[in-house]
Amino acid sequence: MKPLHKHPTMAIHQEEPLNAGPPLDALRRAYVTPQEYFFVRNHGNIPTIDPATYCLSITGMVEQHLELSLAELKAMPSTTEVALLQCAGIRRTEMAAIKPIPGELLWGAEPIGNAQWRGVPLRTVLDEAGVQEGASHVAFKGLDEVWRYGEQVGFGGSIPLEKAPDVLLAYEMNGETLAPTHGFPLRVVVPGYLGARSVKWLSNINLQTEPSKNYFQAHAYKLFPPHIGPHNVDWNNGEMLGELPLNAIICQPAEGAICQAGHITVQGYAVSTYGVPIERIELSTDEGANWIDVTILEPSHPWSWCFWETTLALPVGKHQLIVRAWDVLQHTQPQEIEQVWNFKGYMNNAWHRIDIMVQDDVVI
Ligand SMILES: Nc1nc2c(c(=O)[nH]1)N[C@H]1C(S)=C(S)[C@@H](COP(=O)(O)O)O[C@H]1N2
Ligand SMILES: [Mo]
Repeated sequence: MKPLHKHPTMAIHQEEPLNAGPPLDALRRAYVTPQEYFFVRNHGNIPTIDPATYCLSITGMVEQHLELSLAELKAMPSTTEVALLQCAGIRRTEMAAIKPIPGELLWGAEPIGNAQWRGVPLRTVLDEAGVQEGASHVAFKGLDEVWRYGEQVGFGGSIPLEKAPDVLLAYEMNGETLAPTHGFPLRVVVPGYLGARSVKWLSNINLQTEPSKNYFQAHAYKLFPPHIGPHNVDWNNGEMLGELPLNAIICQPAEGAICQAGHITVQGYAVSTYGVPIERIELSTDEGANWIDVTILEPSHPWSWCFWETTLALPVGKHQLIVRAWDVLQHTQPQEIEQVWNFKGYMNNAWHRIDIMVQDDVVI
């Protein structure tokens, strides 16, 4: 499968199913990520769906089961929201460098993008169906085929009902019709949660008392402590992932870059947790002994990333740049990857470190 409408510089991590991500400098160029640079995370095929016959069903603990066509959904009042999507496997490569993480895609800091979504608030659809007393989880199911252990499990996941007011059923991305790769004709967007809950090619919404039993909720995307591995895992344990952790990333210069001595521009992004605003982002060039505040470029928005930058004057030689963010509740990030390592390689938010070389004779 060729990556449709994607920029040729996107790195293809896997062809089948298609998984691809942009270079970090391209990602850092635009606050709203163009579709051509938006990462792609698939577990199965990209289904071909006829918008004329497409139908979304709402089932389970509702007063009235609904079947909505795309035209009916588009006729409902719409809203627009800027929100980022981030894969839980972000920065797995750094984790795998400490201890192997077999069988998982080795993402850097690029499976993330910020987009403007337009669609129907989930609340509107739920109100129309009428949620019954006792329902506490909203489960989503996609139309793609995903096989695990010889079984067609499909892709699904759920959110607690309290999260529903933040959620959008999106049919537009950055003012364009949602591309097939990103879930045409309709996808869920759960702002502030790991990307896996933002189910693409949405076919069913089910109201229920328990979280989804789908493989990707009940089995994958669970967090285990560092001493648990494939040899001793009990899949009934582990924490189901939800909110994204506080994170800050250096996009520019790139890891291993050779920089011209003088003023070096350092740029990156940061992600907040629970929509709590980020208060400050700090950079260290001496293993965390001293920190300088970088400039945060835009006012805090609960569901988007923030861009930051600074300039450094560094002497010739090898340097390590380290970044970390603080939110207004004075939460910050763990120092070492060992503190967050888990055998599935999810949610790495340890201090981000970049090794660079500064020279005074760089030929550009
Ligand atoms: N139906 C379906 N929805 C899905 C997935 C999938 O494989 N199938 N992948 C999920 C994961 S893990 C992520 S991170 C996001 C990625 O969205 P994108 O490919 O539009 O960037 O979609 C989520 N929704
Ligand atoms: Mo993901």
